[in-house]
Amino acid sequence: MFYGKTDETKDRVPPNQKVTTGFPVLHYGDVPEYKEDLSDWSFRIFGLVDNDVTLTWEQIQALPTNTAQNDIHCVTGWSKLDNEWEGIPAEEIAKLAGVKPEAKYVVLHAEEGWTANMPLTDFLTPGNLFAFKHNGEVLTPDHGYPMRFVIPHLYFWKSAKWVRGIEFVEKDKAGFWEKNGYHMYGDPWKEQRFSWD
Ligand SMILES: Nc1nc2c(c(=O)[nH]1)N[C@H]1C(S)=C(S)[C@@H](COP(=O)(O)O)O[C@H]1N2
Ligand SMILES: [Mo]
Repeated sequence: MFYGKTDETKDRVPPNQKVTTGFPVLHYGDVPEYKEDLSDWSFRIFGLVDNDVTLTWEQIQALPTNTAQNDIHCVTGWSKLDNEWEGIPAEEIAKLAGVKPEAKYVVLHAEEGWTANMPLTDFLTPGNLFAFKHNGEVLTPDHGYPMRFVIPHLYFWKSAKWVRGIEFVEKDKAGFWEKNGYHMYGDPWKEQRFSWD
């Protein structure tokens, strides 16, 4: 019996997912363009927080960073293993916000009004990052430059590219794909793809 890489890999791939070695690009809408110095970029923290703030790129860059290794699983059926991301841990953003106790969910806001929702506890899972880099390289425009969220334990649609803000809310509020039939939570191991799953 062989207990090599194949079996290990299998344990890491949720049901009905296929491993890809490429990095597919998937999104709704256009890839945003920014000025080279990102002076037209900002990040707003709002909702049930003590500090409603809008941060510049310089202010974002001054926050503590970390790296995380993980596997990602897209609802359309591909999984990409062994990604390395570098960025700001979710808990650093929460710390900065001063999240009020009533807040139980978050809504990530991206370009063009695109949103994604998740429970606050899932948002705060260690390893979640507001990432600038993937596998050592600055994110390409297609993959979310200058910053995207990465939450690997939910389907990858929750990992907002071109993220521009976070809202802390009391009640769960459907995001873009969630309004269009996708699951409110999106656990790939339970195959929570659509609202009826
Ligand atoms: N802003 C924004 N973020 C988004 C999306 C989108 O349409 N807009 N699509 C999501 C989906 S469905 C997936 S699978 C991943 C794809 O990320 P990638 O293109 O870097 O592989 O981004 C997610 N983040
Ligand atoms: Mo996706």
